[in-house]
Amino acid sequence: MTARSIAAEPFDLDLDLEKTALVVIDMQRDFLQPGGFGELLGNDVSLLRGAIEPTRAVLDAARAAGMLVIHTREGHRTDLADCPPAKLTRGGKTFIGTDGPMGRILVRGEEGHDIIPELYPIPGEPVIDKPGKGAFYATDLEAILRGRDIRTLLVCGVTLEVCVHTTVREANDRGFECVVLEDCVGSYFPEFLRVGLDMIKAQGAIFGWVSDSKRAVDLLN
Ligand code: C5J
Repeated sequence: MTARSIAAEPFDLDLDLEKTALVVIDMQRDFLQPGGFGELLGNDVSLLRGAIEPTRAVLDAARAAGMLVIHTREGHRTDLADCPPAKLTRGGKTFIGTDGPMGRILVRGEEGHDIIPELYPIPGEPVIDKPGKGAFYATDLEAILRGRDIRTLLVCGVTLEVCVHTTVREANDRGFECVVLEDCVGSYFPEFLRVGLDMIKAQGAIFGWVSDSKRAVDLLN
């Protein structure tokens, strides 16, 4: 047991490093690079890119500490059989499955679906392919975490108010304690970033805790 405490809001959180995992959510080309799903929906993808370097610092520290690192990717089977019909037309037009500069949008195996090179998984790090916004829905994430007796999640990724929030809420309901690292998450909407972080730590950590990359790296060193 490696008992530690991470400085966080609304209060510092005690954790066991051996029972803690880093979860990096949907740091995919389709969300962070021009020509992907995020940009086709009308968003400025540069707003997400500030999360890359801080996430990289935490990723390096987690790998050096031997911590379990898990990556997720939002996307669908090539035949789109796992994509609810309504999701296909969200945004007012069909984007998912259509051809873009990085291949078919949000389809597994396509360039745009893959993780950005800066944060690319290394061998041994589980990659969870998920059809939904939450990383627990229709995936084996919970089985992997329970198998390693993980209790606490350090959470990075995009976008905060969509896949990060959904995953944190799912994890919280399952009894995992989530620490969202505020400079390692991004949103296309600056006001959603601020409010989304406030919502997590409100009411005495109703969904989890908020910390940052520096405090996470301090924890891991
Ligand atoms: C979105 C995500 N924003 N990964 N997906 O559609 O947050």
